[in-house]
Amino acid sequence: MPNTKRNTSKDNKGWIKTTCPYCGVGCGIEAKVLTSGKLDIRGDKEHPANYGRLCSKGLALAETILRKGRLLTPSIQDEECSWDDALTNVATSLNDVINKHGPDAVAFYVSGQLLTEDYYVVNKLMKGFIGSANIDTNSRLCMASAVAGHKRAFGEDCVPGNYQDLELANLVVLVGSNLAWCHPVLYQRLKIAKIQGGTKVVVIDPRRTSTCEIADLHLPLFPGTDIAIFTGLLAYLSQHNHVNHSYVEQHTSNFDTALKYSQRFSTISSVSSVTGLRSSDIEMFYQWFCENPKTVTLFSQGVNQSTSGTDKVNSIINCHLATGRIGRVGSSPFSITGQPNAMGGREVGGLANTLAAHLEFGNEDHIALLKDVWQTNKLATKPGLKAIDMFDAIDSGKIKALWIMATNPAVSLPDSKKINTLLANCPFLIVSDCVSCTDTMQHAHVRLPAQGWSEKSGTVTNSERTISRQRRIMPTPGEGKPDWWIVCEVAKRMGFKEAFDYQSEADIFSEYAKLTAAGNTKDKCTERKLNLAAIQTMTTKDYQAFSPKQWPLINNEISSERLFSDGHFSTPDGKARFVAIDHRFSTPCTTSPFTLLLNSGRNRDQWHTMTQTGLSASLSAHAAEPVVDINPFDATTRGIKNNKLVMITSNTGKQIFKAHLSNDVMVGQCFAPIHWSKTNCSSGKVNSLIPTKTDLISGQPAFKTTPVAIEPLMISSVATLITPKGLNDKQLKTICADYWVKQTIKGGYFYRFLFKESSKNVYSHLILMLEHSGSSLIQGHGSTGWRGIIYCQTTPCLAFSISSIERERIQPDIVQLLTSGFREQDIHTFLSGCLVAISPIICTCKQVKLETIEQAIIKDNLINVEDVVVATSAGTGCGSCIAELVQIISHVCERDIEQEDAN
Ligand SMILES: Nc1nc2c(c(=O)[nH]1)N[C@H]1C(S)=C(S)[C@@H](COP(=O)(O)OP(=O)(O)OC[C@H]3O[C@@H](n4cnc5c(=O)[nH]c(N)nc54)[C@H](O)[C@@H]3O)O[C@H]1N2
Ligand SMILES: Nc1nc2c(c(=O)[nH]1)N[C@H]1C(S)=C(S)[C@@H](COP(=O)(O)OP(=O)(O)OC[C@H]3O[C@@H](n4cnc5c(=O)[nH]c(N)nc54)[C@H](O)[C@@H]3O)O[C@H]1N2
Ligand code: SF4
Ligand SMILES: [Mo]
Repeated sequence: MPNTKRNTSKDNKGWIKTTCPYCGVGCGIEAKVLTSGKLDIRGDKEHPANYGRLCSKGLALAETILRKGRLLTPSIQDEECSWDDALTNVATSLNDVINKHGPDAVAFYVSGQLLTEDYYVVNKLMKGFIGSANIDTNSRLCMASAVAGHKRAFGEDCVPGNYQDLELANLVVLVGSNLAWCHPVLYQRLKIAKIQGGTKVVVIDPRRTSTCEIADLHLPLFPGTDIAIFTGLLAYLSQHNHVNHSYVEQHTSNFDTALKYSQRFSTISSVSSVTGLRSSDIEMFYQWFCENPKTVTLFSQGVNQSTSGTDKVNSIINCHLATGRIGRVGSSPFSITGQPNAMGGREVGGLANTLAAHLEFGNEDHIALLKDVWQTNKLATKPGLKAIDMFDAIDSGKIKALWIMATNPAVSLPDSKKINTLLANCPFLIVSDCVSCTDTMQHAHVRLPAQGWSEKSGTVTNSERTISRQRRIMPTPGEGKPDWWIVCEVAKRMGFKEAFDYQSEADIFSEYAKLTAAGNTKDKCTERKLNLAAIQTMTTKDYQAFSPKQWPLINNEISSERLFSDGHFSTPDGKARFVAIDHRFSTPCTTSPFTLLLNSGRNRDQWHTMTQTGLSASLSAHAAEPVVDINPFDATTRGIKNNKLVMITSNTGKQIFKAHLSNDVMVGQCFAPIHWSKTNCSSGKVNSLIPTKTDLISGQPAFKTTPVAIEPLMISSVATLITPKGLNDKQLKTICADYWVKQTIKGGYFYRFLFKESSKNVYSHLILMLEHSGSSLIQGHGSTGWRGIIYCQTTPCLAFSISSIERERIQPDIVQLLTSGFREQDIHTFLSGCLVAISPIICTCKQVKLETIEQAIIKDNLINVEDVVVATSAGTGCGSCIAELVQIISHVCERDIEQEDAN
């Protein structure tokens, strides 16, 4: 099966090696600026993360580097200004607040999408020189439970294994991870290993996701009950003599207590009653775990984003410790990182409760060492506020100035209404972003334009501890600057000139590398695994030429690929710690009227709040609007129909989604994506529905289990509209729709407006809005509805179509009109109302529509994915959609069976 877009060309001229800015796999990319000014992208076949492969998001990068939508100049209170004015304003305002209210009255909220150099200096400014630790990061929403779990077990936040282990393992357990969509290149590597070596794959996820395509066993557990599975597994390992006692004795502590606490799940039936899983399935998983010393347990947000996230992590690590499966070839627990530099942020101490270079609060030697290296007497000595507490402190007025960098909390934090209100009321808000129009940016007093992916330069660290360079490829539009430069210029103006007087990002990296080596000796009390001693004296030239390397990097030795292989851990006694898990499962809080559990997560082709991937027409074609997956049983009992709008209500708000009926979600549950925001939809914002509940140890919010009610929303009519330029807020308001959503398409934007009113009334709103634009209008009206094209002088600049909701599917293809550049014949076809159904694109690379795939399956009775690939050419590009093709085949088959049953 072709599943790569490898660089097989020998021509390396003009190709610059860099790294993908999306997920934590950290794929190497080669990019070349063509004479047309456009960018060509291919996978870097020398990069150890991807060996040339890329997924749909990486391949579409060239479509997202537009000038359009970029923040181009700094501004204060909406007035454009010079960099000097903006930086001076930020520095003096922060100093004013600090002088009046103390250092804890200011806070920074940063991101795993910053480069290591940016992250290092912003952390140094807050913790080292402002003297507060009120800097936290969106990694709190993402990795905090894994970090806390690692520290409890290993004494240091380290991922012991590497990507190869997934290929070398005999059993891979994916817990709360939709690897096929969220880490697609790693998924492809695992899939190939499975095909070639027969790796067994177990997926533990309440949903049947695309990842289940390669699962030998899918355990659709009741949400939040992972601890029961892994605590039960510990008891089972002991009962069946699979504990590696010599390892446990020599290299671990607290085993007996952990085992004692596991007795609550000493029978399979006790695990089954909490998780809702079949006993036979649980037993099969346990047996496979016993039989396969080479086991990798990879976990992600289904584990971390929970009120018991840290305990979930330790319940997994406990089983690996009991069997001595840590840092061995093909055998480790594996926390996969989400963002491109989540790992780098953890290295430089981006979280409020950590210090740079894996140094620790509460350790006097560490504090003394850091004071000495940074030459400061202001170092914060206690942890700062974690993200949720930080935003609460803004709400209560304790924090008076906030600087947000490279994250969009107005969309991504829970309880969006509260977050947006407090951001609107924050006395001084600075936002650094490369994009001009984000939900967060709308609240900013000072806006600072940052460089985007193709312009910035520095390093990132991926999930397997490999440090890679991101390199500058294109000139920066407008006045965008590197984030590290912005921070250092503010720091200098705050009075810390010497400590922030770097000439380049290479200088910063070198200081950071030296810090990892400082006081870091082989002695068991002082050793930190994070050590870059071998590259601490790297010259700027070496830095520019740096090729990917995995840490630790000590004494020019080749890095040791795995950590803790010798059974020596970073705890005071050198032993790993079992954690006794005493979690009490409460009965689910789904009481009337909130009787469904809402789960949230990612779509294949969008990245978070869509500020980048939303610019790509090909990526946006995969899922055009926010959809909630709901089981057909729950839909039927609520009168909900497939593809119709529903209103979801929770304790914190109401949001509209399109319903998608699917057996992939279990009865009593539903799933919605996290991507849509005020910028591209009037509703569909999942975090408006999610109240704030956190893990007490890690402070990570629980995003995956919110009780909600869902009911159908009655809609009478629909208008679709295409335009090369987006509509402004005033135009959107005039249309008076009950719901609208915007999608990037080739040549411009596609809007869908839905109304409770009849199409006749809708027609009058639209005409009113269009008359305001003062343009000439040509229109047609058939029995199916109204259609029109607006001309600005002689050029068509907008087209619309209005119909009753029942007739939406039989409207002419309005998108085609724009993608073809308003060809005369298309205008004619459109106005005369010829029918072409609109269908989502499943294969982004080859632009194959769902409809084409379904028709091919039905026509030729296809049941094998290989045949669908041949028949449709879907899946012959990057291969990211193959897992989805399998799901489509199974959905079509399910529909067939249902139809037969009905007959
Ligand atoms: N396409 C795409 N890829 C991405 C991103 C993106 O925005 N888009 N974001 C990146 C980032 S920052 C991150 S953190 C990663 C996230 O990567 P993942 O963690 O793989 O993604 P999610 O969709 O958040 O959640 C994973 C799964 O957890 C399941 N789950 C929910 N509750 C439970 C539970 O109680 N137990 C278990 N076992 N599973 C549960 C959900 O059903 C879901 O399928 O993706 C990265 N990659
Ligand atoms: N309900 C629910 N909510 C979730 C999750 C979930 O599963 N469910 N997942 C959580 C997780 S794991 C994560 S990681 C977060 C992600 O949430 P966010 O971090 O809020 O999401 P992004 O859209 O990635 O925001 C990044 C912002 O930084 C900008 N940016 C990109 N590169 C740069 C740069 O180099 N410099 C600067 N200054 N700006 C830049 C982008 O334009 C964008 O506005 O969402 C969390 N929220
Ligand atoms: S797998 Fe992740 S890092 Fe690799 S190309 Fe896709 S989004 Fe980028
Ligand atoms: Mo994340």
